[in-house]
Amino acid sequence: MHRTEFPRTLARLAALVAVVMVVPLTACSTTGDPDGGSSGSTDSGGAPGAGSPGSQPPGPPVTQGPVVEVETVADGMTIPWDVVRDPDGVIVTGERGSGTLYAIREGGERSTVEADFGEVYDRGESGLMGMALAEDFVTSREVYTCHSSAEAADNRVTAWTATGDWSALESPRVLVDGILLADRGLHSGCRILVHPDGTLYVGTGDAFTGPAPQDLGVLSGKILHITRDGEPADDTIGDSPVLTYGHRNVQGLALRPDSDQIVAAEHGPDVDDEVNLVLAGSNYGWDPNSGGRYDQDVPMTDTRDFPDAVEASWRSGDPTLAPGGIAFLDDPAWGEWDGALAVAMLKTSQIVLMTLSEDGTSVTATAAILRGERGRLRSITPEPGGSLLVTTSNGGGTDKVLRVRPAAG
Ligand SMILES: [Ca+2]
Repeated sequence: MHRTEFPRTLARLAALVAVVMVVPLTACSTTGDPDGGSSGSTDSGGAPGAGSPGSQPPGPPVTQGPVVEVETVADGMTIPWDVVRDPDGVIVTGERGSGTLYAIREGGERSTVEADFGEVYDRGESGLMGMALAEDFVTSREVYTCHSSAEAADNRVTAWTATGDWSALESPRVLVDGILLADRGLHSGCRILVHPDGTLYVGTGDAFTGPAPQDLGVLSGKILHITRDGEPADDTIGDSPVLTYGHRNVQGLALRPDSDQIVAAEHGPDVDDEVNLVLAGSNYGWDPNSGGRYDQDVPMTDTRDFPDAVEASWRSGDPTLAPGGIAFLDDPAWGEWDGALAVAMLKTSQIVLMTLSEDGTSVTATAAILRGERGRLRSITPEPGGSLLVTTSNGGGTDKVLRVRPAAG
């Protein structure tokens, strides 16, 4: 297989035409890893988006989103990766590097949740990451985590039973193991979405491994779909848990309300972060394999080599914004943005709201909230009443769980 600059140039051109929002940056990643090998780094140098107009890439100006109110739910943490809220209002989050889980009660009282992860591998983009509650958590108290195991040298999804007082996660049951873990911990994915039918979707990364995304025999560079017992769901490819393939590093998964549309967000290399509609059995067109070597200078969706690859519903163009978690806004208080997809951005320190077309294959409007106000943002979890729990990802004990809601009136 040979590649030329021609399709790449075309892809860049198409991206420029397709881009619906342009966000100026104070800094651009040149490593190809927007999440970086040093995710504890902070966004310094002022608010992203404060660049002079002359420095902005071509395209329509960014739209300011709705006015929001922000409340600090918890602070003093280091990269709390994911966050969940149980039906009693207890908020649980876990630090990626230390693997420490916290339960936070109304009023801010915080306690640790014991869980035996063994040794958590915490280099680069690895450690304790995704977390989700079972659909029937009220009765089962089942919790799911995705973390990097140092002993097994893999990323894995585990089911646990939370004690009634959230003092511990007990009885671990490994649902999926053997998801590739790169030596430097790069591209670990590890996002979990629990569907109302009780099954789990798991977004994985390509582990910086060339052949992985197009190799149906490995679980990396994929979206997996499994039952709560870890068996392949009924819409996967063959007898594997692989639902979709050809992904680079899936960081966000969400179910669109009042629909059966699953949406995913993933990191591009130096261009083209993507939001994708998840269609069972499909290829999403990422193939960094160059004779076994990892070559990132290829399109995020290579429709030349893979004519059936699913085109992104949205892509960042150049540069990347670095998406983390995603969630749909689902409350009339969000006004015209009710129903929009909210995408947490790491490198560009904002939440981008995107209105999807009815079929989910394109984005018709975008706007940004929290731009440059809180640094890198990692995960978004909706709460009853329309508010969002948002984790920051700045490192050094400075991180918070925030509650973001549309401003009254
Ligand atoms: Ca793609």
